[in-house]
Amino acid sequence: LFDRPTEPIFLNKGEGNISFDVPPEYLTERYKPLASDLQTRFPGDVTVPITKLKSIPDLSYPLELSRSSSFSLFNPYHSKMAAKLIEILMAAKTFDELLSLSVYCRDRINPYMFIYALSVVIVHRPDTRHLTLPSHAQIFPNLYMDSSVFSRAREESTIVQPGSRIPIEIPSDYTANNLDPEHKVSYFREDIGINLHHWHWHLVYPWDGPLNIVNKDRRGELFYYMHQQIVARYNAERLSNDLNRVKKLNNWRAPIPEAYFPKLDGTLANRVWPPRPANSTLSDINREIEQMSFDIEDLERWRDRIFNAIHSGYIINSAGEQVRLTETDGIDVLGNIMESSVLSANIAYYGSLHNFGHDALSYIHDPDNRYNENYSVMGDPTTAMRDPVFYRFHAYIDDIFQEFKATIPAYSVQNLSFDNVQIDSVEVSAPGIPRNEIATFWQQSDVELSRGLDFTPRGSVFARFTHLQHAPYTYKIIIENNGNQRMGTIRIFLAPKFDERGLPFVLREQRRLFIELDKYSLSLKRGRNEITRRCLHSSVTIPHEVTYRNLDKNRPAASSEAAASFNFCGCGWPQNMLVPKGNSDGFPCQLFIMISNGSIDQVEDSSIDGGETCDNASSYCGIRNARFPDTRAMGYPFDRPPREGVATLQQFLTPNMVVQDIKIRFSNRFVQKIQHQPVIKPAKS
Ligand code: CUO
Repeated sequence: LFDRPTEPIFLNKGEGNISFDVPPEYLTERYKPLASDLQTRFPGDVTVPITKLKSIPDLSYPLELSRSSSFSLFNPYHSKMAAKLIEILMAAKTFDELLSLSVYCRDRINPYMFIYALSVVIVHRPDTRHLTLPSHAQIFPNLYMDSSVFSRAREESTIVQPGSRIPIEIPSDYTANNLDPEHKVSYFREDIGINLHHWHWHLVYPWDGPLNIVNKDRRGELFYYMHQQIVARYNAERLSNDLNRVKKLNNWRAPIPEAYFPKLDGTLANRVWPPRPANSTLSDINREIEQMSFDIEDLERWRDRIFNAIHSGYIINSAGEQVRLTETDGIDVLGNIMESSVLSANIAYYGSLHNFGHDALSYIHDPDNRYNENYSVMGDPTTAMRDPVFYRFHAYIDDIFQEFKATIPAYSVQNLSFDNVQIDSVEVSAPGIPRNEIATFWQQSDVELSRGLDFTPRGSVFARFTHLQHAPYTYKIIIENNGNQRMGTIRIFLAPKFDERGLPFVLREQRRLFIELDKYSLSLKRGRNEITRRCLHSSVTIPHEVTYRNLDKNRPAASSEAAASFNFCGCGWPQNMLVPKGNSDGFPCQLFIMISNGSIDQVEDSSIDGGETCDNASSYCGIRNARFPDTRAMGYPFDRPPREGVATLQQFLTPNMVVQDIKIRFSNRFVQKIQHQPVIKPAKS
């Protein structure tokens, strides 16, 4: 159902040459007269019978979007249609009924909407959770790479037999060159794994849809935290490349100097992705076709109301009541209001600052649709992170969240300590690399295109892309426990040491730059504990193989355990982007390790319905069907300004923390993809 989503279903046999025995009534009007002929003309090796449903639910609302339109998740009209489709598919009583309904929908519903809705449904239905979603980059490769790849791939697959085809190389400098300083960090913005993560995150945390899907534990807070970390990570890349930290987009009336020319292929929906020239200015939006109309003044009004709520300490809910923004839950309430999700306490009053901000930026080139132009990359979570303005906008959104964090009490020494536990030291090591250095370089990997190339000859054809990579390294941590055996939580963060002027960061600034590298719980024995932890086991990332799924489908999984690790919902920061690029001199960073009291951190009774979980990358993605696995505020201990009198990281430290200076050294060389064995993360303690 996922492969080649714009080909008619009888033509598309997918992997394993499977055909559906589609009831003739399910074919679209155009093909119904040919029904008897089609099954014999396009046979598969395996035929899957499709039960004909007695009645098809009312699909008229999701069908309002034509097959050839673009579909934007940030557009409320589109996402309401998708929410309706999700609701219909979730309501199917059995797996058979779901399959039948999906087959019926596939050739009728807009393909982007269909794949989105079906993916949400597969991730959330108890009877489909065990299924592996294919990589979105394989289904819609046009959303992830240079459009020039596709004509070359079509030519290759038309002329050369499968097995002899060579991968089509994606040039590294396809969207711009270094005349635009912003281009220096395009390897981050256009990283396929990063964009896949963002697509997947919004799939697991949709802002609209049935409440039992949207209403996840601390989802508003995770919206804030995951995006805060994206901005922090982007800033680390910028500082690595001698660029200043990103400037928040706080003036919506001024021209925006950053340009973006995406060069993505829009053939699936017959569209060209609009570029944004330098110095474009936002305007009021009034686009009838998307049923979207709002003014820049609306955004400003919502922003002011949100600031009022933060400074008065309470929001006004839809019943007109004052609800306090508490130290623990305030951030979650604000996250839902700002995004805004259907959990927003008062959408009429606080509006939809974040989603409409994306919309305003994505229609900057055609605000009233006089040129019949579609939204730009900012209009879709799949592509938004490619654009420099994404980070300027999210830096602004993050600033509002930080405004709230400054109103709640700072962590006291007691909030940070762990009695009788101290960390003596940490070091980072990797074979052949100096101690406390991390080595980064370029690597090339291949991604399968054939599942997303419509109407071309069958068989694998690959695109070869270049991405950042680091040599796998290990942390060695020495902890002294002068109490009884007990549980602790290791928290590992990293931040640049010096600011743009080359001066050491003050903690007020640096705390916002700390990127989470790992977090896990462990049992401490009495006395000295020597702990080693591999970077590949990070709670932030998913292994390369999981990001790209059957990238290398001919290689058998090393074990059934390894196979199980593929069987994962796919949300997670890509392992290759765990650490920033650094520079050739060795980019000075500070590695921070803390061990906090496990008896406070532990979430009691975390499982929600006991189904399959998905906890490879819980720091940014949570755990499927379970509560967020840490009672502390996300980003703890750096989520708030430091206590009175603390100016530097050194002054912030309590005995259960340690800081180690490290360097990230980049060498401008290419390393062919290392054939990693799939990494099996250790079971939770
Ligand atoms: Cu993920 Cu603005 O939400 O992009």
